[in-house]
Amino acid sequence: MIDFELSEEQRALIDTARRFARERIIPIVPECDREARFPRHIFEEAWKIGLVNPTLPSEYGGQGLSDVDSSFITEELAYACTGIQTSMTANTLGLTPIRLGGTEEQKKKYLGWLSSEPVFCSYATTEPAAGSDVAGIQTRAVKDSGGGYVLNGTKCWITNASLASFYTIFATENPELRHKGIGAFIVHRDAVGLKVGKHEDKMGQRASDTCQVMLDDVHVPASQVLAPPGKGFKLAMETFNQTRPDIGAIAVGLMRRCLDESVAYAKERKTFGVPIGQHQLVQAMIAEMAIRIEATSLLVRKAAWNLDKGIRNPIVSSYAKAFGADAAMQSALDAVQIFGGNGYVKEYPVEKLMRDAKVLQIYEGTSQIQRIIIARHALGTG
Ligand code: CS8
Ligand code: FAD
Repeated sequence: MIDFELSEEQRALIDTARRFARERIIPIVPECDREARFPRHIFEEAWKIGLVNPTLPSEYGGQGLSDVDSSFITEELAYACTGIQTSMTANTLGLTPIRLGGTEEQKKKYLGWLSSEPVFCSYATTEPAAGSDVAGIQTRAVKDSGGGYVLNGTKCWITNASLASFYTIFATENPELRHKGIGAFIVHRDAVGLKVGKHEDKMGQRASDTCQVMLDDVHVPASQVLAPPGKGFKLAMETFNQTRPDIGAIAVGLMRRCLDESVAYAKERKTFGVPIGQHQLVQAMIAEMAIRIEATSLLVRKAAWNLDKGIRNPIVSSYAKAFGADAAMQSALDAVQIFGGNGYVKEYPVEKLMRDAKVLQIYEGTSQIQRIIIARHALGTG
C-alpha cells in the first residue's frame, strides 16, 4: 500500500522545524555566511526542541524518529541555510557507523553522549590524497600490545571538525590492502596527538565548519575500536547507504527556496511592460524548478522509506543523492538567471543559493561517483 498522506505528528514536526528555520535561522544567515561562522547557540536551541540527531534510537536516549521524518527536518532547515543545516545534521553521519557497527557499550557511551548533551561528532574518511577513492586512504592504524591502535595521518574536509567532541575516523593497517585493510576508530577531541587544522574558507555553505584533523601518534584504546582492519570499509559504505538520501532532502529544501524567491521576483520585476513571470521562457524555468522539487522529494521519500522498513537498497539512496544534487544546482543557476543582474549580487538571496548548491554535487560522494555506483549496479559489475 503506497500512502503519501502525512500523519498529524509529521505535520506538527514539519511545522516546528519550519518555524525554527524561519524565525531563528533566516535572520542570521547573511551574517553567518559573510563571517563564515557557525552559530552554536542555534544548534543548542535546536537540540533542545528535538531537531538534532532525530533518528538516534530511543534506547540510547534519542527520539528514534524515522528516516522519513528526519528528511522533513533536514528539508526545512535547508530551506533557511544549507550551511547551518549541514552542520546541524552532520552528527547523523558521525553517529551512523556507531549505530551500525558499535558494541553495546560503545552505543551506550557515544549515542548516550549525543542524546544527553548538545555535542557534535564528525565522520572522517577523506584525506588530501584520497576523497572519492576511500580504499586509497593512507592514515595508518598500527596495533598495540593492549588491543588498541596508534593512528598517524591527516584527514581533510571534515565537517564540524573544530566543534566535535569525538570523531569516527577510518584508517588502514596497510594501504596496499586497499579496502581490505581499513578499520574504524572512535577518537576523542582531547586525545593526545590530535590537532584540528585550518578552517576552510569555502565558496558556499560558509557557515558550516570544515577543517583538517591531524593525527600524530594518537592512541586509541581497544574500547574505542569500532571496526578492526578489514571491516571498516564496508562500515563506511553502509553508512553512506543510510546518509546519502539526506543530501536529496537538503536539495529539496534549497530548491523550494529557489522557487519561492524566483516566483516572488517574477511577479514584481517588469520588462517590456509586464511582470517577467508572464514571459514563457521565464515560466519554463519556474516550471522545471517545481518538477525537480517533486521528483527529488519522491526519490528521498522512497529511499528513506526503504531505510525505515529495513529494505537494503543503496542504489535508490544514490539516485536520491545524485538526482537531488544536480537538480539543486540547475535550479539555483536558473534562480540567478531569473533575477538577472540582481541575481549576481549579494544584496539578493539567490547568489548564495548557487554557491551553496555546488557542494551537494561534491560531498557524500561526487555526482560522478554516484553514477559509477549506479552504472556498476545496472551492468551487474558492482
Ligand atoms: O569508494 C567508494 C565511494 O563511495 N566513494 C565516495 C566517497 C564518499 O562518498 N565520501 C564521502 C565522505 S563524507 C562527506 O562527504 C560528508 S559531507 C558533510 C556532511 C553532510 C551531512 C548533512 C566507491 C567508489 C563507491 C567504491 O570504491 P571501490 O574501491 O571501487 O570498492 P568496490 O571494489 O566497489 O567494493 C569493495 C567492497 O566494498 C563493498 N561495497 C562497495 N560499495 C558498497 C556499498 N555498501 C556496502 N558494501 C559496499 N555501497 C563491495 O561489495 C566490496 O565488497 P567485497 O566483499 O570485498 O567484494
Ligand atoms: P577527488 O576524489 O580528487 O575527485 C576530483 C574529481 O574527479 C571529481 O569531479 C570526481 O567526481 C572526479 N573523479 C574521481 N574519481 C573518478 C572516477 N573514478 N571516475 C570519474 N570521475 C572521477 N569528507 C569526510 O570524510 N567527512 C566530512 O565530514 C566531509 N565534509 C565535507 C564538507 C565539504 C564542504 C566538502 C567540500 C567536502 C567534505 N568531505 C568530507 C569530503 C568529500 O566527501 C570529498 O571532497 C569528495 O568525496 C570528493 O573527494 P575529493 O575532494 O578528494 O575529489
